[in-house]
Amino acid sequence: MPLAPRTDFPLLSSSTVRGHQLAYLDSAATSQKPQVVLDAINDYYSTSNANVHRGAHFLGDKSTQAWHQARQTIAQFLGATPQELVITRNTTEALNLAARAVASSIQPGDRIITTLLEHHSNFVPWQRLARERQAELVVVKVDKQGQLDWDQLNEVLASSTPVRVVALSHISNTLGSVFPLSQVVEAVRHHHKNAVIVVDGAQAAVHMDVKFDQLGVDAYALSAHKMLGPMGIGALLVRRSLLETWEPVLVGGGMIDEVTLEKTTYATNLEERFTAGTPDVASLVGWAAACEYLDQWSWSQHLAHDRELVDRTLEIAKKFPELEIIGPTDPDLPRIGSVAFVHPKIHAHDIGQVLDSVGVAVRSGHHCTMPLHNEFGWPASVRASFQCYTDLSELDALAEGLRKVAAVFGNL
Ligand code: ALA
Repeated sequence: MPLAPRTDFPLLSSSTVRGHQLAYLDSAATSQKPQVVLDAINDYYSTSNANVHRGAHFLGDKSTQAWHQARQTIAQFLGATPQELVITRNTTEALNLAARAVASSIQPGDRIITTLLEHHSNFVPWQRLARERQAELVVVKVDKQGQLDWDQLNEVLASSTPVRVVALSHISNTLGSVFPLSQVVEAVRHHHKNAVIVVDGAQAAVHMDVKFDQLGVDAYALSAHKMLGPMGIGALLVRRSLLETWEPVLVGGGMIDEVTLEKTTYATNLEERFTAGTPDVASLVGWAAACEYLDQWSWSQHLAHDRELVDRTLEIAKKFPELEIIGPTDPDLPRIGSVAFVHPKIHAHDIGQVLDSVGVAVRSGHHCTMPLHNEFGWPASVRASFQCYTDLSELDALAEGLRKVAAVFGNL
């Protein structure tokens, strides 16, 4: 049984693919949307659409209220305050914003630490920043189960070279492994109290209880579309006392205090200061509806459902001896949201195509983690990923699809 009723999701309850019931196992790329989210967006445009903070009229007020209410709901869901919620288009933009915001604090020779398994969105901005500021980018290794090389990390942290940024994922989008954030925070703070710890939470925020105020990190990036909300909106949560020191990256309308021909002063209210231009109110309202929808179930229910899906998928994959499962297989190691595998002879795209022919949607490729794939010599991998609406019957379809791959290409 899925946790969330399939009938809440119009696309899932009605879709067939090439004559097969859709098995949607690509939720780590983007999640499907429940009707309540679609309704919230439609309702906003049907009843409340007007620009925010700009018109002294009824609809302007209504829209502004909807904006603030949605900010409140999302911030609360994530254990943050609305002042700490900087709205972006997605996780990538949020991480680019973080890199731009800390740029001026990086001196030549300083260190920026990241890890081998990062999504490109949490790697390329730091790589570019390191090059621009003549800083050193240190990439901490992980093993095939996605476990950090603590010897390397401790050695780098213990050196006297200043570490300005530590950027890492909460859950790996490729391996499904989970970094122990509290341990990392403790180790970093022990040696470099003022290092800015930035977390890519794109895969985590929908699967586990992310409470920003309890994580001890400085910034946390995420996207609405991975958590049943609309595409095109996301956020960077930033610890308030840090955000107060940041220069806005985007400047223009809506975020100023006063503009004269000579100079501009910015709004001191953080919610305004970091919202330049007309915001995407409808998407924010949709995202808030998604948070409320997810909140129907406890996080232990979300995690237990996910664990069942992960375990079943691991069982299925193990039946095909030539498939190499990547990411945690040790039952003591957490794995959340996905299972990925590679085959020594059959390309991931070929496997994906055969699965698609029977209605099974998975992601095949490098999943925007080329350094990780290169390190272990994986040309590409196949990833099945899950959500609260994923049903065990979709995993039966995956098993059936893999049998077809075996029949097409010879033994798997
Ligand atoms: N970051 C998304 C994924 O892992 C797109 O598929």
